Amino acid sequence: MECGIIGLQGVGKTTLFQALTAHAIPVQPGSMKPNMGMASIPDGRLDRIAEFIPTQKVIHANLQVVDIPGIPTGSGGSALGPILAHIRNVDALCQVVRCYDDPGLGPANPVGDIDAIESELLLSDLVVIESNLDKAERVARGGDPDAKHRADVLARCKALLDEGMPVRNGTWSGNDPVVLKTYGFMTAKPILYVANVGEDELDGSSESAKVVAGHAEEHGGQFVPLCARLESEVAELEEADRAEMLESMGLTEPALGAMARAANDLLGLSTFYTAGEKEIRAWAIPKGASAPEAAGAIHSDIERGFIRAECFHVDDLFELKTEKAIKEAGKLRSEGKQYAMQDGDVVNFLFNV
Ligand SMILES: Nc1nc2c(ncn2[C@@H]2O[C@H](COP(=O)(O)OP(=O)(O)OP(=O)(O)O)[C@@H](O)[C@H]2O)c(=O)[nH]1
Ligand SMILES: [Mg+2]
Repeated sequence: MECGIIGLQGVGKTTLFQALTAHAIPVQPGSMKPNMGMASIPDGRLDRIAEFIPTQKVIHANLQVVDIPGIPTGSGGSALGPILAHIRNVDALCQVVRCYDDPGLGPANPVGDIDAIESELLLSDLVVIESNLDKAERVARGGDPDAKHRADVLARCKALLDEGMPVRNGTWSGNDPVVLKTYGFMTAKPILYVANVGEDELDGSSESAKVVAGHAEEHGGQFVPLCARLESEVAELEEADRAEMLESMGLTEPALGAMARAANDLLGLSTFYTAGEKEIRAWAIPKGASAPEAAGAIHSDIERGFIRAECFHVDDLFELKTEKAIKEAGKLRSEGKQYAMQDGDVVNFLFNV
C-alpha cells in the first residue's frame, strides 16, 4: 500500500518526503523520477506500552511513501503523462498545497493551485470514461448484467466529474468499488490535503489553510496543516534536541505524526501490537483483517500454523498496568481463526508448523 505525495512544482513535496523518511533516502531536487521510501509512523500508544512492559527495543510500523514529481502549471505538455501514470499507481494521495508566500512562486494561491491539480485528475478520469462507457453500454444492451453494472457505475462517475466533483464523492455500495478499482480513477483515491503553512502559522488558522480545510471537507478528504521545511529540520535533529525545539514552538509532537496516521487511515490500515522482552512492535494491517491474516503480516509460517491468538486491548493495559492484572480481570482473550482484529489489540500468536 503506497501513499503518493502530489502537488504543483516547488510546493514542498520533496521537503515533506525527506521529513517523513528522516532523510534516509538521497533525493535529487526537481528530478522527474519519483522518490520512494518508508516513513515510520509515530504512535503514542506504542511508546506507552513500553512504559508497562519492559523491552529492549520499540519498533514502529511503516508507511510506504512516493514523492511524485510536481505537476507543471500552465499547459502540462509532455511531462504530464508520466506524472499522471505515477499518480494512477498509488493507493492514496497526499496533496501538498502551498499556503506560504514564496519569493519565486508568488503569494499563496491555494484555490488556484488545487484547481490546477484537480482539473488534470478530473480530465484524465473523464478520458477513461469516454473510452469505456460506450462499449459498456453496447454490451449491456445485449443483456450482460456485469456490463450493465459497469455502464451504470461509469455513467454515475461521469455525472460527478461533469459537475467538477471527484468520483470519491459518489455514494458507492456493493460491488461498485471493485468496478471503480478496475478503471483506476484518480479522483476515487482517498486523499489527504496537507496545507504547507508558514512557520508562524502552524495551527492552520491562516486564511489559506482554512481554504484548504474547507476544500478537503467538500471533497471527501482529510486535512493536516504543517510546515514542511520545519518538519524536515526537526527530523534531522537528535532525539533530545528535537523535544527542545518542539517545545520552543509550543508543540508536543511533530505534525508529521498526525500526517502519517491520517495517511495510514486513508489506506484503510489499522494497527495491532506485539509486545515482549526483546521488542515491542506496531504492525499495520488492513482494517478488519482476520487473526491469521494479521499473523501473516509477521511471518507466513505463523499464518500457516495459526492455532489461536491471545490478546488484550492496549486500553486495558493502560488501565490495569500489568498483564497479570489483565488476566485476573478476565480481559485476556483467546481468539480463533475467525476473529476480526481490532485496532489496538496486543497479540501473542500461538502457532505450530
Ligand atoms: N518557506 C517555506 N519554504 C519551503 C517549505 N517547504 C519547502 N520550501 C522550499 O521550497 C523549495 C522547493 O521545495 P521542494 O520540497 O523541493 O518542492 P517540491 O514540491 O518537491 O518541488 P518539485 O519536485 O520541483 O515539484 C525549496 O527551496 C524549499 O526549501 C516551507 O514549508 N516553507
Ligand atoms: Mg520534489
